[in-house]
Amino acid sequence: MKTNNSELMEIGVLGDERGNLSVLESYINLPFEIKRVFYIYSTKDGVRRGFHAHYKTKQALISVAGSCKVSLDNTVRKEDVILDSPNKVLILEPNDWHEMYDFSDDCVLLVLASELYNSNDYIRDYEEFIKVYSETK
Ligand code: T46
Repeated sequence: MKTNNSELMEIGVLGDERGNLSVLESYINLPFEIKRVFYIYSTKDGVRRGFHAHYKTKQALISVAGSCKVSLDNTVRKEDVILDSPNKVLILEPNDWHEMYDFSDDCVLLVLASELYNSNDYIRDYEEFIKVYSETK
């Protein structure tokens, strides 16, 4: 399923009598090299996070426990995606303004990123985001 420039993928589940295992490998089923991993958890009720796009960073979001929603906007289309399974992987391109919300109490949102952390890679001003990415369409 295609969303904006982002992509919601369903990856394979390797299951046996012991349970399940899913795999992401750079340039095999993940379109970038992983340079950074972080995870968001114990999110308080009603919290909305994100509110930014990036200049360079690509990311993969996986709700490895619980669920959350992600609101996407690439200046042309807006869409909301539900992450409610460890085998659903949302690929975010740099030009996807994103906001995460409706976190379940048990949600652990795993994020794989193509770049090391750099606060200058964030576009946190929506008007600036529109300016930067409308010009490149
Ligand atoms: C994103 C979404 C999905 C660091 O010091 N290093 C890091 O690698 C990260 C990700 C964050 N931080 C610091 C910066 C802030 O002081 O941790 C604090 C919380 O980060 P932020 O407010 O940016 O968190 P979110 O949930 O709004 O956004 C995060 C990522 O920053 C962002 O790249 O796309 O998750």
